[in-house]
Amino acid sequence: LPSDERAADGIPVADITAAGVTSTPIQQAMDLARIHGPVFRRKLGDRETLFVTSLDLVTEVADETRFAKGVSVVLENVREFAGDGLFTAYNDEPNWAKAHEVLMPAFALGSMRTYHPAMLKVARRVMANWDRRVADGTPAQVAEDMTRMTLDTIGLAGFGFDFESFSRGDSAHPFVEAMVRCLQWSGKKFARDPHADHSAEDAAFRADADYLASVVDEVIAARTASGETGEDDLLGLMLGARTQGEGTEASGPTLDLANIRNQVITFLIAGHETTSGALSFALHHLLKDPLALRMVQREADELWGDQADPDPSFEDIGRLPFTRQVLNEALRLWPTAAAFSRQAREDTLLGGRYPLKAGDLVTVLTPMLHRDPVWGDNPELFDPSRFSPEAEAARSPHAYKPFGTGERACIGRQFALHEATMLLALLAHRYRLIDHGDYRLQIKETLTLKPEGFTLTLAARTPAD
Ligand code: MNH
Repeated sequence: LPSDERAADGIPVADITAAGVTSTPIQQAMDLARIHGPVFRRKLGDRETLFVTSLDLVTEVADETRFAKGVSVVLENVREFAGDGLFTAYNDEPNWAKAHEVLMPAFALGSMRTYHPAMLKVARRVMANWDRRVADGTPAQVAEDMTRMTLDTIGLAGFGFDFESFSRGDSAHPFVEAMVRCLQWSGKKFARDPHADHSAEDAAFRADADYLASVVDEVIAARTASGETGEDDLLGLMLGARTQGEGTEASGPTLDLANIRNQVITFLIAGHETTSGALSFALHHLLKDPLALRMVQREADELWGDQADPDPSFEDIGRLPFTRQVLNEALRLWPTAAAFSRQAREDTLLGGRYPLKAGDLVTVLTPMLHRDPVWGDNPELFDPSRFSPEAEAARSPHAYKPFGTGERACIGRQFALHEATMLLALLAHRYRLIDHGDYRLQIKETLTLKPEGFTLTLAARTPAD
């Protein structure tokens, strides 16, 4: 690098002011990391973002005594429609700690037992849909179907609300379309030409955000109209804490209605968008790796034999360790929430040489951390054995961060993995996956990552398969 491309502190600067941000900013940043190395600044006009990708630097920023979650410019924009919901709350906002306390019990591993029936019900919707594709030979649109499934699941399991996404023909629930546009607006805003007029985009965003809020009000009204808040799903916990918590210490903190609305919108989005992508990438890799698919099938066959309509128990999902490894490996290559930010608590030296001021943000570019040399010589290779218990025990926990890190890490991890492991095993048990179009992976970014244009055709498995 010419020396004028390094700032005074020695960190390389990737100036993309002239080229601009592409429609795939994560993949663009991955390319920049490949050029500039494990620490670099992406400069766009007068805005600079500091990225880190190596195991040693991520280990540092994961240290909760030196760094905390940072609300990035993009998350500031998401706050325009998710407010002080858990995902976008500032660390010192009182509603974060209150809501975290109210909702944590709903995400303990044992709570997944409560959600299991709803997850299974929606998994059966996918199979009913895919059975029709077996019959008529039409391809399944993978990311679209996984989005239908994860939205219905979080709606039913978290809020007792049925989006009925599989009863809408080829179209998605309008919530999904409005959400995708809101996420895109949030992701693109920082790259705007400051001299251009964005009022039309902003008005369209406002309309979409209002629509999302109206769906949330419908979800809440459906519950409060029934006169019951006491169910122990997410909504019940929040409404219960609000009504019973008044003035009493034992019942937990009080959430106000504005905050509950922000939490519902947060969970409807965070609770389905990333899991959908994870399932889609896992299916892509299984399609391209017949041996891994065979191993998932064998594991499912151990549990369910040749039953035409197996009835997986809650415990069965813990007996699918290889299927879980497939998901872990899919999330290594394509962590669907592909970046998260950390904020220095005090002035500090990153890597012993790069000075940071208290409050400075550092963004972890997770897909490149997941290709650090710690992953071996062939990090692009899909290889679920990287997540065998022995391999995991031998590796730093900071080498793998698809769910973020520390106190503000993903609260829904067990939920996502239970839901996704069950569906993947059921699909592998029931279908042969056919790569009818010789699909080449292409990744669409809408803040999160998903395979674009990924279709496959299906055949029923027979005992000989
Ligand atoms: Mn989730 C935070 C990734 C599934 C609800 N999630 C995070 C973060 C990452 C993440 C990364 C941390 C972001 C940051 O540091 O800024 N989440 C995922 C992935 C999947 C996922 C890759 C699926 C695969 N998440 C889910 C599900 C739910 C959920 C399912 C809810 C049912 N996630 C959240 C919430 C937060 C979060 C809520 C914010 C937690 C907090 O800050 O307290």
